[in-house]
Amino acid sequence: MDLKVQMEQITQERFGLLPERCDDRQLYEALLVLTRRLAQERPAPEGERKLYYFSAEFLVGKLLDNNLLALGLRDQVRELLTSWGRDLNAVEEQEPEPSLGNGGLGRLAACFLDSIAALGLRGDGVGLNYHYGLFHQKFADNKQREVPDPWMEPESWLIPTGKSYTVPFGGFDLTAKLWDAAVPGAYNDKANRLHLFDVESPAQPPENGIDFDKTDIVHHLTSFLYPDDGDDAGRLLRVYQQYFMVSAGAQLILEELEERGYGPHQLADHTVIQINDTHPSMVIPELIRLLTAKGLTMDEAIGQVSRTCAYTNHTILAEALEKWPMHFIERVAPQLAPIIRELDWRAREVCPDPAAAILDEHGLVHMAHMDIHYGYSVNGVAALHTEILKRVELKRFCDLYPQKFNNKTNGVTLRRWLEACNPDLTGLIDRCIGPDWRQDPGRLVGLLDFIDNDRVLEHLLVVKQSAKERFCRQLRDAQGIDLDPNSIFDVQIKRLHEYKRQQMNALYVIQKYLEIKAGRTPEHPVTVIFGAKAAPAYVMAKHIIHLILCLQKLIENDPAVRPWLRVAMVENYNVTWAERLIPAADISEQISLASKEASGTGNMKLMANGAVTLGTMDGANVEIAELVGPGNIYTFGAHSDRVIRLYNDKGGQRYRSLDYYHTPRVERLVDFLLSPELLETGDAKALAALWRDIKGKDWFMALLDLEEYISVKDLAVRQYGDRKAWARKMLVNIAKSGYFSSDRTIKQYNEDIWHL
Ligand code: 26V
Repeated sequence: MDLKVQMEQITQERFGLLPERCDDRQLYEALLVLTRRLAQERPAPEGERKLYYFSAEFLVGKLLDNNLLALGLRDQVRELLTSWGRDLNAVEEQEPEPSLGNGGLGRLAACFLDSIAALGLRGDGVGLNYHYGLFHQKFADNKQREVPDPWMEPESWLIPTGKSYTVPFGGFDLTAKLWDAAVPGAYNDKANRLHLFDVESPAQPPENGIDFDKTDIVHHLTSFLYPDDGDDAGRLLRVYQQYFMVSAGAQLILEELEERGYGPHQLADHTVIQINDTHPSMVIPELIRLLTAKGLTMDEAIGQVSRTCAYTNHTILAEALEKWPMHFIERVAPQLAPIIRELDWRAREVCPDPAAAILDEHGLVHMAHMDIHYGYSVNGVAALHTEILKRVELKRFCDLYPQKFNNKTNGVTLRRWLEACNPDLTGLIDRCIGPDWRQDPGRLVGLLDFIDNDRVLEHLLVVKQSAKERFCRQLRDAQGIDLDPNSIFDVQIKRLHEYKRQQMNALYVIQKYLEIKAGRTPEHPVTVIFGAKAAPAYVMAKHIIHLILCLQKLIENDPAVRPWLRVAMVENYNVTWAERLIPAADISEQISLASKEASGTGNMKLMANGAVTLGTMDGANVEIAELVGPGNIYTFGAHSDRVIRLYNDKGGQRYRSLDYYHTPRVERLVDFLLSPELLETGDAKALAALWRDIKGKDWFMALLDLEEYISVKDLAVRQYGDRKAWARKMLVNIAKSGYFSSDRTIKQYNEDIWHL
């Protein structure tokens, strides 16, 4: 049926109005209903094997635009709305952003679902439906405050399936209700599913911030993603969440296996489970439990599961590698405890090294060790990351199972991160090389033919300028901050973590501030833009946000500095803000301490939108540098091998921040944290704690790379002035970004791991 007629039917039925008389809210709801129906009607891709991508997070972002694109209806709908005198962008503003993820890991899962569907592969996501999300970030008194993010509305992308599963917790059962969202594939007429489990009677949002009764599992299990794990109740709640997700997910898998006409002995032939980090790792013992209940012997069950599960590691940070006390598991899911003990005994037979054990001498269950022993594939997410896993962090496992280890460099869906978020740039690319790069992103290299084409280079600058102006309007509307679109937009957007070194960027701001106060202005005005949420219990990260907001305020109030240097921190940075900001970025800050950022994916999105990377040789930055060549990226900082040595005590080489603090320039910058100017708006205790930490500890070595960072960033600011040379760098970055399409990544997962 004609799109127009369908829209008229929906708006008449729901609101008793014709579309042209509806407000944006009503039009949004009508489009949601229509798009949801069209996506839902699509059949699943065919295939003898089916993938289940298990993840605690799916940071999908708003879905209307994306789904219209995948359904091939975007242009038609836009025209239809125009014929009614309406604007699709304004309608899309009405959509709330699902708050189902935290950062890179969750956004990667969303990009992967998009690519799996676009490639016509049969694969569903499995996760949880968090009612109040991570949290909504507010700024008050130059500090982060967390409030619930109740993003769900009566009409949403989620459809009740009517299916539910009983999850047997120690002492009580809980029903897991299944909600589905369709994931339509671009370039085909199929759709996969995102399966999200939920409790039957979710709690109301807490009234004061994000504090709630963490022992009320029955009502609060799906309230928040990553509830504060500062106490045992919080840690236990996370284990409850994880078991809820994997037990219901495993039951769904076995039910579908039977529906597809296969028996439990055939699980591994027809099923792949990708375990996204260790949050879903309990799926291994849970599936073993369910298979033995269906009559398989322990040997058979372990054999099936070990040929079904594959594990992706996303971090080498020790504090993020999950280890749960066995007594937690005994309380949450006592039926898993004997299975995990059995898995531990068997693993010790293969490898007696206690450092490779699943259950250690302190009674902790090492989730990653279980994945590696009982999964058939272990992958890192960028070439350097996988090398570090193989040579250092997981060396003993790699010696044991060399054939399991493989690399899958991350990617991002260019449908969302170029086509949808940057139509002007997409139009320019299409005019240069035609539309075929969409299905074969490697073809973006064709843009290199235009490297000496002045009209294309000029157009590229115009597109960037208009994206900057658009972002300025959006930020003014949201936060009342008025930025200068003619300044350099220097952008650092990612979770707040000390290893990502937002504090080093703040020290650069201090350096510039002091220079400008001393009468030395930069060659070009610079606006340093941050977007970041800090984990609610991560004190140092919150201090860093406080420092950034104080610097923002200090400079706002200083008419001598303002024309040359600005700081802006975006409140509640999320996917929607990323889509606004990434097209507007000139410089992409990727300045983690080498070896610590597994991959990064913002680096790829920014590159594809013509930002030039300023980064360390860490994560996927290494691959970006190789692709674009030294003239098109600014790199600096200690090599990962050196950093790894600095963490070891061998030969007295251990990093000592004081050695770097006691140099004339660095000391002045760090001590500025205690300056009267900053204390005017700042919290003396917080700033002093941050000062003490950087000076005396600096665990992620910001001071090690600071001087080189400042001089390389100054070089970038100088070279920005040569507009044509800069436009060439932009063009090379866009042209080489095709490698970082998640379509490429997913093809590699399928060829090497999934075999769908
Ligand atoms: C760790 C923690 C620690 C305590 C607070 C809550 C929390 C939540 C998640 C995690 C796991 C962190 C793993 C992670 O997000 N890794 C990121 O994965 C991206 C996709 O592969 C990658 O691009 C980033 O470099 C990597 O940091």
